[in-house]
Amino acid sequence: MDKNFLWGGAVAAHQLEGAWNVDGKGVSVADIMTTAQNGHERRITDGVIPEVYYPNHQGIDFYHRYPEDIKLMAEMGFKTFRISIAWTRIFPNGDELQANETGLKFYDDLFDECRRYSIEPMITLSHFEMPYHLVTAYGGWRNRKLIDFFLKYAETVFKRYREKVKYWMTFNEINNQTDYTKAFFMVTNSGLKLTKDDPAAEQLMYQAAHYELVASALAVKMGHAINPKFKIGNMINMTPIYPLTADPDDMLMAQKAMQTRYWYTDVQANGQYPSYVMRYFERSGFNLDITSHDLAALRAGIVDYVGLSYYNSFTVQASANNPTYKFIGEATTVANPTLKASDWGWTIDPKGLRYALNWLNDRYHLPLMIVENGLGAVDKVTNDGKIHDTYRIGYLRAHVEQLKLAVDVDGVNVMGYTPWGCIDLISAGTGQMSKRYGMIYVDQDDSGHGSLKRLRKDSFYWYQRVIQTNGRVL
Ligand code: P53
Repeated sequence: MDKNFLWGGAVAAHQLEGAWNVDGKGVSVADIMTTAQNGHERRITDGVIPEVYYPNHQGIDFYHRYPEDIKLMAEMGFKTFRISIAWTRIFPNGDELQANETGLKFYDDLFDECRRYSIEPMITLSHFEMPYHLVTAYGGWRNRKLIDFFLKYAETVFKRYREKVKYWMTFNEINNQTDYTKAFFMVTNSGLKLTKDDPAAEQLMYQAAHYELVASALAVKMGHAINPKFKIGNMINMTPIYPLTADPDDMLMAQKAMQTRYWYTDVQANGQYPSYVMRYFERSGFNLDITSHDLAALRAGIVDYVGLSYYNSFTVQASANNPTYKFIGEATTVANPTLKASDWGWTIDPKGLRYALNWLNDRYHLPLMIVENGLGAVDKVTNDGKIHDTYRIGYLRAHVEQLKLAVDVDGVNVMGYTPWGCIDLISAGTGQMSKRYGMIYVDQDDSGHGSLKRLRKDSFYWYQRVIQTNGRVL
């Protein structure tokens, strides 16, 4: 591995900061989501209802405890720490003319704290936390006005942290909304609150994604003008999709599924819509607002690197009922008989990471940055305050092995690796605390009870050695 390889960890503001209404912060879409319970998905309420429990309101109180947490990351040897800025701390409603100085100051202090330990902050501009006011007053990203609001926010933080932040990402997992039948993905990606089975959902998703892609490209261009040294990437959830068999029908199903899930990256990395998407819009009779001005903006805003999260793979099988091989996220997948799954049903597929890195490298010829990877699992604290998370070490070790093969054997250019939730935090998908990813344990349960005390897990010491030896000792 290169000596400058960026080892670190990743988190997102809304999942750990807490302090949801402190120092002028506005309500975000993460603030109106409950905890998933008994197999039911997180509820998305109409605004904040007083008697309802919202896990993100408290997070793990990183807002007040970050010096202690950054110190622990430094102890592990982090070179970089990926965090998002909560848009609602900077522009509480999203459409103000003036930024909130207290919010800006918070990130000044946080980034300074990282720099004290030579930890390079890596910033996601929008990680599932857009201002809720932009949903209620403008309809979320279905509205072209959102581009300007986002750019105003991006410009504010690019200028403010010009000397403190070098690595940026625009929208977290912009391609999750491929699964437009899921309320969670639509609201977190695009602030689209839809009724179940809304017939317009698919077209709205493509329109919202288009505005986001234009905003992303314009932000890349603007960021480079503000500081030519900025490295600005996109961020996709990379879940490779395999055919169940070598039947050409299954092969085509998998190929179409990959196109459906990764065209967003084609736009961000190649600067234009791929032909298959344009043809799909035509065939579907979508009436989308895409101007020639937009297309020029996309061409001028190609990303510097491709950021990806990698957790699992999907497998698909063609069926007679689906002659066009249409793929709609998980609803279209089948079980892979060669893979085991986590307690939350996510397949565990380390080799899929090598496959994914090669696939992205072949297609985009850009540096890749693995900005999330990890195992969500239940941890037990022993009587002497230890957490023996051998399952997590096993998962991470197997993935780093494959990462090394991709780099050393296949020659893929990977900039760094920041496992998800290096400190336990609120799960995005379920709102649970008990779905833990961290190397640092946080004492809190699913109802928000606990001392919030931080403990080093076994994986903490394991990862510390990985970083110390630059990945030689796994
Ligand atoms: P959790 C799936 C569902 C929800 C969020 O997920 C996801 C994914 C993966 O595509 O995205 C990322 O907490 C996300 C993080 C999130 C992490 O995966 O549901 O960028 O915010 O916490 C893990 O187990």
